[in-house]
Amino acid sequence: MNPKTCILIGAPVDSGKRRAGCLMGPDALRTAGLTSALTGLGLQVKDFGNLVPAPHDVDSEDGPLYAPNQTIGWTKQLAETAEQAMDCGLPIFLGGDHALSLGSVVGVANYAASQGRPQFVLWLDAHTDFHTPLTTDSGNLHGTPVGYFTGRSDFDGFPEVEHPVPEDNVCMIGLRSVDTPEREALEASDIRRFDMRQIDEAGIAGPLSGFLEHVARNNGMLHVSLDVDFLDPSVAPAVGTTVPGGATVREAHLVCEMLHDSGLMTSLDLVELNPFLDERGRTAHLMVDLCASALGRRVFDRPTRSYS
Ligand code: HAR
Ligand code: MN
Ligand code: MN
Ligand code: MN
Repeated sequence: MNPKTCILIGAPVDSGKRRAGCLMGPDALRTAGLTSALTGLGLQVKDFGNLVPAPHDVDSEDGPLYAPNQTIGWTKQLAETAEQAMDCGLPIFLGGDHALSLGSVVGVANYAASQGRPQFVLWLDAHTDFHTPLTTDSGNLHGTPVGYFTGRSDFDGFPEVEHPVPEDNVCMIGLRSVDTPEREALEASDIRRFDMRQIDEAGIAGPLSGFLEHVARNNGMLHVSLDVDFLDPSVAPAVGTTVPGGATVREAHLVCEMLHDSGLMTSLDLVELNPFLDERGRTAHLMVDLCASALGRRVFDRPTRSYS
């Protein structure tokens, strides 16, 4: 694989919750200049265009879950595409709501297993998305991807997760909205988790470098999943599930800059952008700028830090 090639994979997933609009996300990210931001860093960019879900059963209006069959179709398509794209470069999944990560993470984890390497996941989000279809109150499957790819049960009808990501390989940063069943399951798990209070008290760099060291020590592949609502809604309003008290612009850039300097990131999701809720494209532009930071944009050069 050529690490200098980024593969853009449009995933206009809108089935993970009831409020529509994330289907416009991939094109808003392109319109905000994603390709030129990356080529401007000397990277090659291949745009695979926008995917469609694999064939799936029609969803009924009743039932506790919203659009489970469409999400199953997306999961199949994304898992397959993700695994293939890993051979061609660094895939960037353009969401689409966070249900896309049921597929993207399973696909990259299958690839990592084929290389005999462990998969790690950095989850940048206000939410833990650790529900199962049985614990979710809302019935919105964008609240379940971490439950799925870590191998929790009750995902009936979804593809079997052949290579679940071990809990100890998952780190969540930015948390400030956690449902009771998620909290209970998390507390019984080995998932590393940092809520906004910890970031307020000690900063964001410490928790992140601890996790990056863990990835490096294990020669891991690192998938990063960036949910728009990781950011404070005052700077990133284009998301259906705003939660006050999120990361600042600089905290988010610092995370991305450290990810780049680590050289560890092997795949990336940009999710939950709902352009219908944006203000003159500002959220789309911020997501593009963060992606550029994660791929090497900086103000000045500085000595790189090795985590291994
Ligand atoms: N926990 C809530 C639920 O399950 C909200 C989940 C919101 N998820 C996202 N992605 N927006 O983080 O309904
Ligand atoms: Mn999320
Ligand atoms: Mn396999
Ligand atoms: Mn979220």
